[in-house]
Amino acid sequence: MKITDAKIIITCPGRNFVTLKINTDQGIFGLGDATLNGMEKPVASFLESYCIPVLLGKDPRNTEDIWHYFYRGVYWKRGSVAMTALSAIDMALWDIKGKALNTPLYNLIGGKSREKVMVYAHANGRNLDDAIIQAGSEKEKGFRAIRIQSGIPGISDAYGVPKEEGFYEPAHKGLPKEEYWNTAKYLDYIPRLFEKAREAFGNEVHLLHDVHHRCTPIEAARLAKELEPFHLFWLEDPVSGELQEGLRLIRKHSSTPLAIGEVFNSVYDYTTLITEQLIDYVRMPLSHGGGISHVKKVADFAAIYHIQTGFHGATDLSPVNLAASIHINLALNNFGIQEYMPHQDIVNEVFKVNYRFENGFLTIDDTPGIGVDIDEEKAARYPYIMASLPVNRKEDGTMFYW
Ligand code: CS2
Ligand code: MG
Repeated sequence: MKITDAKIIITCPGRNFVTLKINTDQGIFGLGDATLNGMEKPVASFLESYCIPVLLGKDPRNTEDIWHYFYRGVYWKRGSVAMTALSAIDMALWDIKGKALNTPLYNLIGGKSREKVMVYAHANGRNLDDAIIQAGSEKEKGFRAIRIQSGIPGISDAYGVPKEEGFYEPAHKGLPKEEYWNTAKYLDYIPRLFEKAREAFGNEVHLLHDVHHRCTPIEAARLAKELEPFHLFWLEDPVSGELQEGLRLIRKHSSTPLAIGEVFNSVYDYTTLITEQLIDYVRMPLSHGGGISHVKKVADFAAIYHIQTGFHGATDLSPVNLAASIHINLALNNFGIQEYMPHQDIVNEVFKVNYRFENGFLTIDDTPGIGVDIDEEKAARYPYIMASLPVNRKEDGTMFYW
């Protein structure tokens, strides 16, 4: 079997998605998600100018060797753009493998450890009371786990919290917007939010919260400690994970479970965090973390240290990524939870999906490979529109963390 050609499909049904389609001499094709929010064009250009020419003529069944070619073999390695491109390649190759063997992806990576995967919803409120209302409505939809975020009095733009009703979308059209942040106000507000949430829902639902890397280790330690009485399922990205040792400080002060890694793209981002058991959940997604070949290894490495998975699954990751994530979640023994924000209906005009949400869980059918298809004609009706994630400054203008 040989790779004969490959193309990149960029489409914007409500938001931008980049899909890699790899064709073979046996008429089988594979799809991979190459979407990197706000950086769609750099990934597409890297795929077009370097990866696709290199792939032509290779046997698509050699997923392990091709993965290492692009990770180990290249001189300039890693980085979000290159690793998103590699993720898309790897996903498309596993899709081809499944189709060629006429079996769904989960069968190729261990079979089913469960029939369905627990997911968590997003509740984003303009303020504390609104956040509780939003969380209540997610609970009504059947979710058993809910991530709660809230606008903060005195902070005009809390990341990802829309000012009006509508779809969650942290990226804004055009160039990056500059937002202002005040950690002290945030730290004072969030424990009250979770106190209210427990009052409203008792212990019936799992509660999660995302800090989006906005704290220093000692600030994060305070937050994790103050949230302890409310028994969070996890506290996500309490600090930027670049300094892995920083997590030691948080761990020393609190038993609140920690999740980290949606911006990671290598197992080497995790070595200290995993071997010292400084976190409880790995979040590096298939579509940014090197695809199925790499994330499966990271998950297996984590399993040895009693760490579970909770893969990133915001709406800027395409249905191809979500379906592939469900396959790996079904297979892994150390699956914990999957993030799930339903895509807008218009997205499902372009992508034909094979998964279904019911009562707090996602299931997937037995279509061979990953099982998602793309309607290229419909995709062409929604051309790319530039959008960027915001940057953050402190109130005095100092550039702040991501
Ligand atoms: C968030 C995301 O889902 C999450 O946990 O952190 O919304 C993230 O900010 C976006 O995916 C960025 O594109
Ligand atoms: Mg996050």
